Amino acid sequence: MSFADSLIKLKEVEQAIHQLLPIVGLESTVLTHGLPRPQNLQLARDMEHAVREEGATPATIAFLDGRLKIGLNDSELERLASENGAYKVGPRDFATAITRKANGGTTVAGTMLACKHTNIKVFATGGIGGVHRESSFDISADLQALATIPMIVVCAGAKAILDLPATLEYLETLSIPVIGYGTDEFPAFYSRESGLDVSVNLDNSQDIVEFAKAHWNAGLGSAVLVANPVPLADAIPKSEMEPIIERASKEAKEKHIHGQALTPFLLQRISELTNGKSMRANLSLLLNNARLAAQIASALRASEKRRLA
Ligand code: PSU
Ligand code: MN
Repeated sequence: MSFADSLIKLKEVEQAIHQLLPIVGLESTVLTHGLPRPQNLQLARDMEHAVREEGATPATIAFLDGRLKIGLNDSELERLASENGAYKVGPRDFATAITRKANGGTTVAGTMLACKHTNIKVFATGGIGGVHRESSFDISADLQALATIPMIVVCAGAKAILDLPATLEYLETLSIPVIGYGTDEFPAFYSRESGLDVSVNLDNSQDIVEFAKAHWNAGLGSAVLVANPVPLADAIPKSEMEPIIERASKEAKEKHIHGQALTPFLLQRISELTNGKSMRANLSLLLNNARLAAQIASALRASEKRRLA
C-alpha cells in the first residue's frame, strides 16, 4: 500500500475530492502547540465553519494514533485539542509519528506534505514559520515546503517573532512569490504594517488564481504565498508589539529554549505579556485567512472547470 493510500480521509473530504469541490487544508500545530485551551478547539471549529460559509470543504489535517488524517470529525478535533503529549509534526517527524503511533499536530510544512499526497491545492494558516531572530540556523521547514510544493498558502505574513527581512529574502531565494492581499506591505502577523514590500498586490481571488497558474505554467514548482493582513479591529501596532517581542525573545535565550519549542514558547509568552490581546489578534487572523482561502479554493475550482469545459 502506498503512503497516499494509507491516509484516512474523512468521508466529506473524500467526496469533495471526487466531485472536484473546493477544499481548504487546515493545519493543526496551531491547535496542539500554538493556542491555549479552550480557545484552540473553539478556533478549530470556527475555522471549519468559516470555510463552509464560503462554500468550501474544510480538511483539518493531523496525526491520530500514527495515522495521517485528512479531515477530522468533531470528536477527533476535540481529542486532538485536549491531547497532552501531542507531537509537533513537520516533514522530518512523519516517520516518528507513524512508527510511534503518535498523535500530533501537523505544522505548515507537515500539512503541505499531506496536501501534496491528496492533491489539495489551497491551505490556510495563521503565520508561516521563517528565519528566527536569535538562533542562527533556526530556519523553519515551512520555507522548504513552500519551495517544493505547488500550492496557494494563505497566511497573515510570517510570525512577527521572526527576522522578517531575512525571511522575505529567503522566500525570494526559494522563488516563492508573496502576494499582498490588498496591500503593498508584507503584513507582520499581529500588525498590518512592517515597512517591508510584497512581490505584488492583488485584491481578489480570481486574480490570485490567475497569478498562481501563471507561476506554475512558467515551470516553477514552488508555492504562492498570499499575505492577508490581520483585520483592522484586532490589529496591534508594530510599535506596541516590538518591545514585547524583544523581551520574550530575550527570555527564550536566557532559558535556552530553542528548536521546536521556540515558536510555541514565544507565542504563549507574548500572549501573557499583552494580557491576551495578541492571542485575540491571532484568532482573528486565523479566521480571516480561512475565509479567504475558501474563496480562493472556489475560484480555483471554477477556473479548472472552465478549462475542462
Ligand atoms: N500560525 C499560528 N500559530 C502557530 C503556527 C502558525 O498562528 O502556532 C505554527 C505553524 O504550524 C507553523 C509553526 O508551521 O507554527 C512554525 O513552527 P517553527 O517555527 O518551529 O517551524
Ligand atoms: Mn525552528
